Amino acid sequence: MDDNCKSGCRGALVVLEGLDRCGKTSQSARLVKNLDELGYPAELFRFPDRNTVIGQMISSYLNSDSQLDDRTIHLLFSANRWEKRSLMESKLRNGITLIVDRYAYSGVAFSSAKGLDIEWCKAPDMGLLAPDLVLYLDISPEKASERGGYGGERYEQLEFQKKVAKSYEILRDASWKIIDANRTVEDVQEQIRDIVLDYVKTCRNGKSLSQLWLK
Ligand code: DGP
Repeated sequence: MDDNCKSGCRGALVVLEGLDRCGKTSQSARLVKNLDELGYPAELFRFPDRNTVIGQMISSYLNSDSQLDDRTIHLLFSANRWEKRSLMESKLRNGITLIVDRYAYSGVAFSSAKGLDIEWCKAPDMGLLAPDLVLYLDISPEKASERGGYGGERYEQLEFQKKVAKSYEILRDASWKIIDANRTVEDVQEQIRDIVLDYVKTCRNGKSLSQLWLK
């Protein structure tokens, strides 16, 4: 709870998206730390959240310990986001900025890269909280594949990631900012922090929450 957050004030919902190994996870953690240090309470959320029962099913699928139909796993990923929705809303209303490592855009990008219809993919996530800002960490699939640890999980294959990159392009909207993820960790961190601060301030001034992909 942020005691300085008076009526109408809320935290910002900031999502980081990108291909596997684009650097989202370390940038998300750095961003939370930076915001806290600047006096803006912030917390990290990560999807899939592997700590829930649904998240454990997803984790087992990603590690190839279980096989699931493409639509079934798509719906599980979405359910994993829905199970956190009300918690996220109450934190935002308490003035806490949420830094979210992957969200519904990953859901659509990864499943539509398998050939599922994009509108079908969007449907289960309609009505989730809409992010105030989406930071897309842009890196070529080839460059990402050269980074350490690549190939450990089901989707970390170059040809598949090329399709994911194309799907992400289709999803871009006005809430997106494209960040060059080829630069140093510190440069990316600095750029992201400055962009996010503007949004945090706007949300503290009472920007209303809206729903994803609904008019
Ligand atoms: P991560 O923990 O960020 O490395 O994500 C694990 C993998 O799961 C990664 O390859 C991206 C993929 N992924 C994340 N969210 C979704 C989703 O909602 N749907 C699908 N199909 N894949 C997802």
